[in-house]
Amino acid sequence: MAEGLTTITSHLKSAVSSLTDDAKIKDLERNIVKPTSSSQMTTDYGAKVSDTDHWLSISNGSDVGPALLEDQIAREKITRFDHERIPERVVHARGAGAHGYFRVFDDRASKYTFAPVLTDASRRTPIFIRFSTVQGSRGSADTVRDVRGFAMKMYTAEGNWDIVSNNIPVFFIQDAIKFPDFVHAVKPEPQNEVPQAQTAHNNFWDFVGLQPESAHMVMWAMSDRAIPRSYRMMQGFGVNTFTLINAKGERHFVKFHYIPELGVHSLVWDEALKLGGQDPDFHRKDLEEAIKAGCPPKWTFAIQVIPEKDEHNFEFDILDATKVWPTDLVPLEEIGEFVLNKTVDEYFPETEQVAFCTSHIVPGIGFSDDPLLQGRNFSYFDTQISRLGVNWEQLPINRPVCPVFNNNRDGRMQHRIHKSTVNYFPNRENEVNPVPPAEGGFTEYMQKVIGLKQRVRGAKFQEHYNQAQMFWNSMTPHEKQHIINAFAFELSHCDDERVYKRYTTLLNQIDFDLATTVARKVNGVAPDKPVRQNPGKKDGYLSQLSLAPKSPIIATRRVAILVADGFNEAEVTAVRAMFAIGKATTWIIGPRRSKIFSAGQQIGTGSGLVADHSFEDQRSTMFDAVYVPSGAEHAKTLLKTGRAIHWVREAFAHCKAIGAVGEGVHVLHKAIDVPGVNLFTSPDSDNVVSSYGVVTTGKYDLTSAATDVFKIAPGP
Ligand code: HDE
Repeated sequence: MAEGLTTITSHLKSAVSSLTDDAKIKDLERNIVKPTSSSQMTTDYGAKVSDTDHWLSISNGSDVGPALLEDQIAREKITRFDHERIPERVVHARGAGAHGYFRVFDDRASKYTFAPVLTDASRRTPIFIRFSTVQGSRGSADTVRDVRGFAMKMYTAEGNWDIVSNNIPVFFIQDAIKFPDFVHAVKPEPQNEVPQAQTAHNNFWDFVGLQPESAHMVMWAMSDRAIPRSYRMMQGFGVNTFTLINAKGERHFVKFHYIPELGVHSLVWDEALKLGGQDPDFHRKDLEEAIKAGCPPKWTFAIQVIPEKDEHNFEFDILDATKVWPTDLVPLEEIGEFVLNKTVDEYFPETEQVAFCTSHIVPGIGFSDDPLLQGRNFSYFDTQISRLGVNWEQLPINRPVCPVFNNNRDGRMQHRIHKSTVNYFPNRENEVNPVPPAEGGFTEYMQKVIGLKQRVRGAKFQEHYNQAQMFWNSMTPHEKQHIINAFAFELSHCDDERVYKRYTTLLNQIDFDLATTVARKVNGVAPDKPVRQNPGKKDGYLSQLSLAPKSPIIATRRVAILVADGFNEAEVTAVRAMFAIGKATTWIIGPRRSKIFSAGQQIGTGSGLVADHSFEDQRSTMFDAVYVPSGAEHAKTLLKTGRAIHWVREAFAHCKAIGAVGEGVHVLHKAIDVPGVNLFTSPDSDNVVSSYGVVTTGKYDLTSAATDVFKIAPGP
């Protein structure tokens, strides 16, 4: 085998010379329809139409008479409308997608794999990524507490490679056969279809309480990872264990990781709840806004690799998807990066019709015996058939950018017209021949397997709490507090005491303090002593704070500038310019969405700025930072405006960065009153940066502004 494989790399490299990072965008252009003002309206079959507003009917001109079924134009319009919906995804129904490219830094991964996509630094492979929530239906809110999908399709020159990933590195179950049970339990309850997109209900906590293999994943789901600030600020994980095969025919086990350039950031729970109503499309809009503003999100692509011979050298089973590979045992190797730089042109044909399959791998990459992965490899292809039909891989967004030839034929919605007299192999024309492995044909790794056919799980799959505990130990105090609060919120929504009592009992397997605190909050079972030791094992990589960028980045952060008539316009202009340097966006928020007049101008005629939004139509939840400029009259008005005061107070409660200058500082004083804490000094003092993320200054000073802007960069 090894001998054959050594020649593959050169074959594969020569196959790719024409593939560019925009190859998929160019491929999609074949299907793009761009109407103009001279486009004429037709039926679907191309006949021009003169009226699509009146159903053909019998009428004497003044009275309405019977409508005629013979109206083929009306019938076509209505029939097409009647069939616009397709089944939504059984999970991950709500999502948002974008195009981009992937590249590796060099060929350092060639010691593990011969796959050119992971080793050839001269390539830029086009990609499409769809982010999603798991539980909610297609119209549900973005900011719910949930795992996020992070599904990536790489259109490689050797075929599509789909890594169907999540933003959490482990999963709720170990064996795919449990997936229908798990999904039934997490989705709305069967009797009344309540609640939507929430785990806060009896059935979810009932299931995970009886299924202790979920314990580790539940800890992650109760952490801040489950309420991301943005899809752009999430880490991604392939979760399952895959394999890499190198040119010598050696196999390594691998896990995939994606680390966002912007760091990992989350909402606070109160903010997430409010955004669910105030802006249910918050994440979808955020992705689009950043890409359109020229700030393409970027991730480092890293791998963790274990040589085949070391498979059994760990206290956990490396094929168990409820376990991470601690980074002190298996370090991360950064090998590449990917960027999302183009939004979709139309949601349905791209984001809705895109279809991922874990079984789509390319030569040089393989599966493992991970029982979750094996089941997934069956499920994804199957589900696309009910959602999109058997020819789903021919849909524009799904079709590969490399040639596709085989003898699969027909089926509903066949788009390809095969010009040939033979559709089988072997054939007299010698058409469409299998490719030997040495020339790039996929070949399975020769794995020796001996065993008895039986329904069991491996011995190491029986341990469920060590890593849940390691995750808990690795959290900072505020992350721990958020986890406690999340458990309390969720379990308080369960009204069956068997459910919340059992779960609080289970928590004692993870940590005594966690169990006691949560039990007290929800009337659960508070343990009197720990049932297991907690030796304090940690992995620093698990806290999202460990992923903060080396220096603060404010790019794409949304800064609200609160103004009323009489604000200091020169100062606002200068501050906006400073934020623009850091690529943050600024938004003027005033008492009305029309011109707000600046200090020294006559109200109604002077200069000023047209507010982007009013205090009522957008809320502080939609912004990362709030700034109140100077201006005596403007400050007086804001002080009297309850909604403006609420804006600042709420932003402070959500740990946002807040700044004020001169008279603007009075507004902060009124809005934020934490007894015993000196947040900032008087309005005419020098620059003050408090540890609470509040910056105030008596007088705006352009030279120090740039520094301050970065000092108030929102924290994780
Ligand atoms: Fe999925 N999953 N899943 N899943 N999954 C689907 O496929 C399934 C699992 C993930 O944006 C479905 O096309 C089984 C783990 C994402 O289109 C379905 C098991 C991970 C997406 C399916 C799992 C994921 C899906 C539904 C074994 C993280 C959205 C629609 C327990 C690595 C993809 C579809 C998109 C979607 C099955 C577990 C991630 C039914 C059987 C683990 C990101 O096929």
